[in-house]
Amino acid sequence: MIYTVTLNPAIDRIVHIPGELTRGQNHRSTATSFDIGGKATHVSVVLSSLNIANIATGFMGEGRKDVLIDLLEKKGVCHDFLTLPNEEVRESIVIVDETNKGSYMITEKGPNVSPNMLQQFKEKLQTTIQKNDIVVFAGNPSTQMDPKDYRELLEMIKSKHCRLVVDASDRYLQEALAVKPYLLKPNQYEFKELIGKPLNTLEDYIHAAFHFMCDDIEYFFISLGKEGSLLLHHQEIYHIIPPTVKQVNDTGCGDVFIGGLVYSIAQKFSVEKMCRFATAISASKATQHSSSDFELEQVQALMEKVKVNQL
Ligand code: TA6
Repeated sequence: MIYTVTLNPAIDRIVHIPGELTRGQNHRSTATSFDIGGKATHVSVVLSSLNIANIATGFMGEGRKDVLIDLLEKKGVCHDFLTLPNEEVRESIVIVDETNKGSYMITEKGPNVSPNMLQQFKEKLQTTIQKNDIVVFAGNPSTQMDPKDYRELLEMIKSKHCRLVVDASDRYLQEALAVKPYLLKPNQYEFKELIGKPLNTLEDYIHAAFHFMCDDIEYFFISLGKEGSLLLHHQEIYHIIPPTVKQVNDTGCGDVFIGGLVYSIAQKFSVEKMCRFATAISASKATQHSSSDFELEQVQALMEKVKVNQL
């Protein structure tokens, strides 16, 4: 079974405005829509859309949980979240203007998770997860969670001989790295922070990536936005270049990329096909107004246009 763990899910409020976002200007929105947010939930959307059994879990505030559950169920996602009493599901505001240069995102902090609720969740995972399951932790917990508690969750999953996939940032990325998950995917900013020094060119990223070449992490991806991504796998390094698409909303592309990787693992794709599929589905997401949609026919067509270069 595949489990996706979103410790701090969100409701994305996607606001489209005419022209370009400008300080001091009153932008009269042309359309507002809502979608799922919080990262690992996107992975469940991808897997459910492709008929791969999975369960979305994590924490969900009591307040507005019906809105988030409605969004999940509309996308065919099976869910089993722990409800946090007297807390509310947070909102992420995504502003999309007409420049096609990328979205603006403002995210709320999210609920407080008490030690008792955290222990309940840990026990829930402990009793549910079996050997060889794939468990995806994507998105940071709300800032009140101690990184050591986060690491304990990851270590417990790994101790059950599961394939642990992690997409995290800040202190949580550092804890995840120490656990050595099956797959890890920092983006360019998160990787730069991990390295602790400026990385300006693709060559800088490639050179820095070599320091992370280790057999303990089966797949170490570094997503680089329009520059594509780097993959470290079995002492090899690959540069994956995405096809050019008309960008509408780049929100969620990284999360759908993880969804494509997890699907590829479940389907036992070759490394090359895995890179092509995940990159193509992420590119397709960029052409959509929402945070988590993609078009499967477009994905198939885009796969051939992805370049996978072994360096
Ligand atoms: O990556 C996209 C996204 O999950 C959005 O859907 C939005 O909810 C935001 O990121 C949440 O980011 P955060 O890091 O706060 O979990």
